[in-house]
This record gives sequence, structure tokens and C-alpha cells, in this order.
Amino acid sequence: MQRIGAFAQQLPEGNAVGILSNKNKTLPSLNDSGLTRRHFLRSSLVLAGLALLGGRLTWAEESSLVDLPFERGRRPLIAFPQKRPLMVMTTRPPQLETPFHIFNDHLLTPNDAFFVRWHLANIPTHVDINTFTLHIRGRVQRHLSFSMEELKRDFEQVELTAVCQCAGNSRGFFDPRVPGGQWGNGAMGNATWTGVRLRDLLQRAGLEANAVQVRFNGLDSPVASGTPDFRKSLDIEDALRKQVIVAYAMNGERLPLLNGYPLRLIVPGWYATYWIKMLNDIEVLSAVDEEFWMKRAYRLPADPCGCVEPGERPTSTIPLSRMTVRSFITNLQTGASIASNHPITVKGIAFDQGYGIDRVFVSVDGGQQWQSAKIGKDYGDFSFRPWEFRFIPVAGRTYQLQSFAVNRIGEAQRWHARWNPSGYLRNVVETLTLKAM
Ligand SMILES: Nc1nc2c(c(=O)[nH]1)N[C@H]1C(S)=C(S)[C@@H](COP(=O)(O)O)O[C@H]1N2
Ligand SMILES: [Mo]
Repeated sequence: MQRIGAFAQQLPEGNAVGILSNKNKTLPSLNDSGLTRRHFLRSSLVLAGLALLGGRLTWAEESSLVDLPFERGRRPLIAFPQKRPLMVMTTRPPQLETPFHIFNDHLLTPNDAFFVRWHLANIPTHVDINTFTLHIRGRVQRHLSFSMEELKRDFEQVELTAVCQCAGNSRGFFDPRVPGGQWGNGAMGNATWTGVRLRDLLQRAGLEANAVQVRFNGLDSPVASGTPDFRKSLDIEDALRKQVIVAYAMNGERLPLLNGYPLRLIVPGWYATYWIKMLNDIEVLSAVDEEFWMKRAYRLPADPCGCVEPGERPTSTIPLSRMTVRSFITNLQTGASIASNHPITVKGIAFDQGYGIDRVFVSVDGGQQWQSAKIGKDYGDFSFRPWEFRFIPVAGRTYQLQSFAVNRIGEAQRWHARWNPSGYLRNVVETLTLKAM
């Protein structure tokens, strides 16, 4: 881990004057309690239409396009079922990115704007809540299955706000470029999740003494018989953390189908690859999971940095897990013009693996001088943390805005971008260039 506790103390104290308004503290109002028939028909038409075209996108319900700031970064905005128009990377399986301004508009990402990522194209378009069951099996004393009603009735309900971020978020910015989904910065979202503790379920089933890992599977499945099913496993200690929950609600509503209705695993602080959607099967293992999605995919160079020299292959790898510290400026875009001679408020968010954000520093001159940003409302250690910073732009000057977050154990963002062949864990200090008019 990169620790900069000592360094952070050397940073000049700022005189930022921003006052945070907490306008965004209420939950976004969501009215999609499932698919209406009309919406479903229209949406399944979209899906069928796209499927017929073999996943090649030739029909956009919404015709607008967004250009991400890298080569081949043009994305159409299309509304999928229960979703507002999002940036489409692939349609089959759906991979939809949240337009970045959403993170400025809402601290809790609205369900209909939350990004979507599936690996396999066989995804149920309907789940019958009355027959749905969650199974717990494997190295347990009692094989159990629960209906949704039993889950809600028989276990303590818990709620927590946590960031769900794809390990490949921001992969499109890797230089040299790497294969994989070319995400901008919108393969993440922050939501309040409601459900039951995984450990309560495991305790009810009773772990056998030789239990080593817990494997999770959802209702999605591969199209071709040779493709491995998407299953992920956690070590027992990690699975028993009290924050790990099996969630049935997101921001107070049922989960959108594309985000895992009716149940998904929430692993706060860990990358989203472990947050199995449409979760219906929990299997306790007596040996380490050797399947494709653990053994071959979502792995990092086995080195504290999780990186190698650009272009090199790592000699050994380990499964990725905890998120790095990140921060973003959300209300300004590179290339924009800003007004001079009166204060401008720079707004942003920061998050980490769950120690909580301690401080955020802002530079307007490309990192030569730093000042403290004003940290906003605390929604819990796993949430986005809002921050603000004010300065007065001088006419004619070009500003290079940067933000730099440090968590409570002194972990910080990187000054230089790390590189690994799969494009994971980006958390370099980002730079926005703005001109004061
Ligand atoms: N069942 C299932 N769960 C899954 C996946 C999947 O392909 N199938 N993808 C994982 C990955 S890699 C990511 S980034 C997140 C995406 O979550 P979202 O679609 O709700 O944003 O789901 C995770 N859970
Ligand atoms: Mo992911």
C-alpha cells in the first residue's frame, strides 16, 4: 500500500472558504417499482432488436452520443429497461456507463442511472419473486433455502451506503492502451443497500470445520457451452465480515433487474466483481476456488503496487480485492471556460476501501501548491464523500485543477498512473485544464 501519512502533514493548510450545502442528502426519488408493461414491452423490443443484430448497435432509441476523451470513446446514449439513457459500451451482454455529470447531481447514484456490467449474455428478463429461492449448500451442517419472504422475516435487516466500482473503471485512460471494456470514469456508483448479513445466513447453515471459501453464483449463464459460468469466491474471513450483505433493496427501492434483482451480494470496500447479481446460490468450499473467474480473470500482479512496467507481463498474480483511494472533480470539465474575478466552487467526491476519507487537497496549478478542500457530509466509511473548494480565477489564466484524497490510514492516490495488462485499479491524480475568461 502507498502510505503518505507523513507527507500529508507537510501539505500547506488551505484557506478554502467553501461551505457545503447538503441539498443532496435526501434519497433520489425513484418511481420505478419494477417494469410497467409498456416499459417492459418497449425495453424487451430494444433488447430483442439489439440481440437480433448480433450485438451490433444500429438502432438507438435516443440518438445522442457522448465522446469519452480517448480514442474510440464515442458512446450512444440508450435507455435500457428501468434505466434512463446511459452510455452503451456493449449491448449483449449489456455494459452501460453512467454519464459523469450524474455524480455531481447526486451523492447517491439514482438506480436508473447506475452503471451496468454483465459478463454473460443469458440474463433472465424476468424473475418470479414468489418462486425465487436462495440456496446455501456445500460444506455446511444444514443445506438451506430461503424464499424472499423468509429472508426478510427471519433475519435482522441492515442498511449501509457503499460504492460499487468495477475494477476496470477508467480503463480507457490506460496508456499504453489495454484490452477490455474501455470505460471512462462512470463504471461506479454509490447507493444505500438494504438486506441481511451474509454471516447470519452462514451461521444459520453452520460452517463445517474444513470450510475455506464461499462461492457465489447468480441466475445469469453463458450462451456457449464452453464458456465458464460467472462465479466468484471470498475467503471465509472476508465472507464473515459484518458489512457483507445480501441485499434486496437499493436506495430504498427493489434492485433494477440489470443491477441484480431480486438479490445481490454487497462486499463494501471491494471491487464490484465480487458483488454477484441475481444471487441464488451460496456454496461453502473446502478448497480454494480454481474456476476461471478466480484463477484466470480479475487478477493483479502480485506486488504491492498491483502494477508492472508498461507492456510487461507479471510473473505471478493474485486476485484483486480492495479498492484504491480515488477522488474526482464532478462539476467542471476539462477544456471548459470559467468566469474570472469572483469565487468559483469546485465540487467533488472521494472514496476508498472503507477506512473513510480523511482529507482532500486541491491544486489549481497542476500540483505545485495544494490547499485543503472542505469535506462534506459523512454517509459512512464506504460511501462517496462529498467535498468542495473555492478559489477566485484571474482573467486570462489557464488553470490545471487536481484533487488528491488521503484516507484515515494514510493511503492516498497515486501521482503517476500505475499500469497493468488488464487495466485495473486506476487512481492517479486526474488533471482538468480550464481557462478563466
Ligand atoms: N451475476 C453476475 N454478477 C455480477 C457480474 C456478472 O457478470 N454476473 N459482474 C460483476 C462485475 S465485474 C461488476 S463490475 C458488477 C457490476 O454491477 P452493476 O451492473 O450493478 O453496476 O457486477 C458484478 N456482479
Ligand atoms: Mo467489473
